[in-house]
Amino acid sequence: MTATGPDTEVGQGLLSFPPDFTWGAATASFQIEGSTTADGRGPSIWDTFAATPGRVRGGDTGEPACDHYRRYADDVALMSRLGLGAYRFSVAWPRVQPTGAGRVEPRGLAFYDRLVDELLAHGIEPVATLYHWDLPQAMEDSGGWRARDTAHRFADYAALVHERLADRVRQWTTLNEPWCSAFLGYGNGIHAPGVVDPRGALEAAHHLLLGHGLALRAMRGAAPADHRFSVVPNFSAVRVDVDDDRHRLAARKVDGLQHRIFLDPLAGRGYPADVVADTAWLGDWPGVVRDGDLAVVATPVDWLGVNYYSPTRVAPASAEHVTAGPFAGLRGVALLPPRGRLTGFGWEADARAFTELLERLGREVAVPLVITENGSAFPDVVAGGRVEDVERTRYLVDHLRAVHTAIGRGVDVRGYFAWSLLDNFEWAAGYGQRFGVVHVDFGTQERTVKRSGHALAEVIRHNAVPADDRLG
Ligand code: IFM
Repeated sequence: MTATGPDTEVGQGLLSFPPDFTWGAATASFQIEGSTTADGRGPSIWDTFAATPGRVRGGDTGEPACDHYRRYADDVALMSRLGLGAYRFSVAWPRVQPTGAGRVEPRGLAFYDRLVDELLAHGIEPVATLYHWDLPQAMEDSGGWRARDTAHRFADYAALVHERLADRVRQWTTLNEPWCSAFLGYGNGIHAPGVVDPRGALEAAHHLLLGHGLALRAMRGAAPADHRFSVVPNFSAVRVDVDDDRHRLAARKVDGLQHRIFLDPLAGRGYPADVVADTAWLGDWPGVVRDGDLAVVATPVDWLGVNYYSPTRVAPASAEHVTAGPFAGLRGVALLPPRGRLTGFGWEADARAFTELLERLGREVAVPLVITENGSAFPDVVAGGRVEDVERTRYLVDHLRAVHTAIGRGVDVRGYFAWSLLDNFEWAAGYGQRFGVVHVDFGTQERTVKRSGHALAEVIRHNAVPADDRLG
């Protein structure tokens, strides 16, 4: 993820990416590791949530996931065969500190040592995310992200993981998708810890950002000069059907509660006044913001991670209408169903919206961008040792072209990580939604590279995506 040149010319039907563009795939600890009680790992909120009847589809849990904790070496060899230059993984806080504070579990840290060494031995750059949703249950028992102390404990944990891996890992992310942690975890409760408390969700959002800033300061203070730090929000493109003031206002409200509530304080602008005003009916959540917090949150990052899957469609509603679902707390907006081409998960596949989003971020964000997640879930069939996932392949290629277009229009995008390397535990959807470019048989743990995985490998080999539909 070094500086890019402007080399994005079209040649021989291929759309070339800049020569030093980073190609990778991403995963997350709880979604792939399994071995949830091995080597002293403590329970996380996702273990508790999944063990609660009715929370996760089919009663699925973090076992066996992809059994990656034991099969990591084979998985790294697979990454190498795909030609990945980088691998984005997350560290499980409850493996490293079983209760989230105090005692460190050396066997948990040692797993990430082994993983990182294996990656480096294969010439794959490790990109470590410190928090991808598996909060130690003990931290939730003392308030979780609604409690300020969790931000401090997160910074302690980040510092100790960084200290251990600093000699080998240069690329660091604090939080993955803090919007999901806050609004799905504490807003509508469809994710762990399953709390329905819209005001608490806003407080959690602040404590997540504070934890990010504190962790960043703790790590940067001790980091070699070549270390690069980031945070990874999830982004959408908010779409309306009519270009008038009411529709633009509805879009702005959703954009505020999904994007600007994170982007503005990260950029040093504090919480957006319109978001604060729109959510005031929930109580004085900005009351949790103490003197000095906003400066901590605005500690500069070196790059911004972009997770993008699909657009969000909205329309104006009556002033009293409270938005159902993830934007609990927002009034005057209706969420519309997705339309057009849908993935197997029912998400709208819209690559043009991806280009628009990247152009917007290119204008508004002062640091380079890295696509840290992008992908699609479809049901797969293994036949004769092959998975012909034509639709996922098409989604991949369309979205890579969208990235290429954005780069061509001057947006500084330094890398692309496919979500996901492996089919895995898709949170509340359990093992029912497959995002991998590699198929996993959860019974036998056999891995099969899908057509989309072969397509990704070809893209990496050429550092280019086809201009026509050869792979799509
Ligand atoms: O699987 C998730 C991932 O953990 C976070 N971003 C979205 C993915 C697909 O839902």
